[in-house]
Amino acid sequence: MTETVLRVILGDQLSTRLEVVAGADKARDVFLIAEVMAEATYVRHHVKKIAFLFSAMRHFAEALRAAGYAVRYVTLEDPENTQSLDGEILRAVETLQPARVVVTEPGEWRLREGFEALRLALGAPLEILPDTRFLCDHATFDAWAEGRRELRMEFFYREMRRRHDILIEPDGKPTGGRWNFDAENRKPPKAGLTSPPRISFRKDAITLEVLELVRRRFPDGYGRLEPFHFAVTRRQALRELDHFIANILPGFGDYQDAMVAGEPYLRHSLLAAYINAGLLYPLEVCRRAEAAYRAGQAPLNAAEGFIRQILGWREFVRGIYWRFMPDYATRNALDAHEPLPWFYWSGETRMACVREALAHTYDHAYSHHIQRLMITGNFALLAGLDPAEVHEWYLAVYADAYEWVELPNTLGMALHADGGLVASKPYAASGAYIRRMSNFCGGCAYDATVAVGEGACPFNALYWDFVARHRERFGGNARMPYVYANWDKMGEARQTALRDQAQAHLVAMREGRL
Ligand code: FAD
Ligand code: DLZ
Ligand code: SF4
Repeated sequence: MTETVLRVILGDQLSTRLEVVAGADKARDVFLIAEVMAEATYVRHHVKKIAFLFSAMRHFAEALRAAGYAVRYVTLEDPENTQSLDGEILRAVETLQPARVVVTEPGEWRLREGFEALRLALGAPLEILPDTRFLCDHATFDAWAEGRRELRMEFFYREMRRRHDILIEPDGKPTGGRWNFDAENRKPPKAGLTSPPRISFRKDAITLEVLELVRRRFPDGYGRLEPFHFAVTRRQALRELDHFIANILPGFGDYQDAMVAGEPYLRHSLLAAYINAGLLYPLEVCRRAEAAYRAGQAPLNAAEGFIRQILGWREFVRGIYWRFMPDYATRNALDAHEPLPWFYWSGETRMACVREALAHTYDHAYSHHIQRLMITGNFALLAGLDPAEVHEWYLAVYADAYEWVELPNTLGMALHADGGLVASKPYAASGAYIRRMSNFCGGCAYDATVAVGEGACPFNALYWDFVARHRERFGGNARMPYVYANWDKMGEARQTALRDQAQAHLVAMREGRL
């Protein structure tokens, strides 16, 4: 046994401010970072996500070495690689005989359980440190949640604003007199709305080597590997943040919910992949947005809307995940069992909106929130797709996807499969919503203004079928009375025609004709 502390850093923990790094002793300790097949294949990850993480991990290891630390970096093709995180920790313990092993709490339940089990097999004590990048720890979330009849993001968010003193005036009131400016953030796209230019980064030797590795080792992986524009170091991610704050944040609010063909990014930040992997800290991102507002460089509806996503939604869904796992992953409150149609992977569908969202996903490992929620998520909700299969798809295809954030967004927000824990009403919408908020319908084989018959937009009949089949659950929902009033006004003949049309769409979906 030596005095060495083995300090394990997972692929999405690339932050020097974490105690596992900040508490290290250069003369004594060794970092372990490992590329392993188990993590690269537990879902069919987008190849850009694998390349982004491997390149960022290698750059992070280089930076630690340059700062004088000892790093045991295991590459995917190292012949000794056991290809699992447990295996690599065990192998390092055997070789280095450390006095103890330290790791930051992982972001997924399966790994935290795995590490608890590993304790027994390790010949050294294992310490699991809290992940201090988050702004609300487990105990604080649980204390907030305890005894509440409903857990609503909006109230959680207000407490987070107060606790972290973000957009709060000296008298304790919210800046601008309101907590939430969302009503100003729902503008449909104006003609000619495009994405402002984005910065991209020159690929260095490390990234080029990783791209070659991923091309060779994941030939059947999902998604387009190149062009590859991701930031792979903190310095690059900070440049991406600077660019967003200066050039894009001012328009973030107005067009947050808009969707435009051929424009995957619009005014979104693209920062989730970097925040989630540790290259940026959520608090610094929020403070930058607040500072831009206070300096008169961004309107309040933009800064507040952006901060709410990070300080509110991001922390809230993480709290829900850890409070309700592992049961949460198995929830299926709407009893949905339809298998995921193949077009989610192939992109081959006649529905232009779905095709567009899937093309962004395949090409960029990205699709902005409203496309995730109101196109691919909404379709899955209306068609009654199996939540577990939909969850696996979302976990695979986005560069920012980790279960702690993806699962509550998919099961809770998009599919209402958690019975209303995350969202008080289902995010169900017909073709009219998509037609208003996008320009997709112009290029579609279907007609958003038609619900039954030739060319009927699938979102219409599927929407009404969803409303009708879940009347028992949603009929009394205080936010949905007008929906059921409209359904009742239609009369039986129209109702039957809509429900038959919905069944026809489902048959077409199963037969690959939708
Ligand atoms: P922006 O629109 O610029 O938002 C700013 C930041 O706010 C994001 O970078 C992110 O950190 C945070 N944020 C925004 N919305 C959410 C939200 N609902 N939950 C948590 N954080 C949020 N986000 C992920 O990070 N990983 C996922 O795997 C993921 N899966 C999703 C699955 C579904 C079905 C849905 C509806 C949403 C999902 N989201 C996920 C939330 C959100 O869509 C993404 O965070 C966002 O699209 C990332 O793009 P952006 O960085 O340009 O975000
Ligand atoms: C996503 C991912 C991938 C693709 N590869 C690795 C890897 O080789 N080594 C590693 O330490 N982490 C990887 N990750 C991130 C982990 O899956 C992530 O830490 C868990 O999902 C918990 O959030
Ligand atoms: Fe989507 Fe319907 Fe519009 Fe086609 S018509 S793009 S399916 S909403």
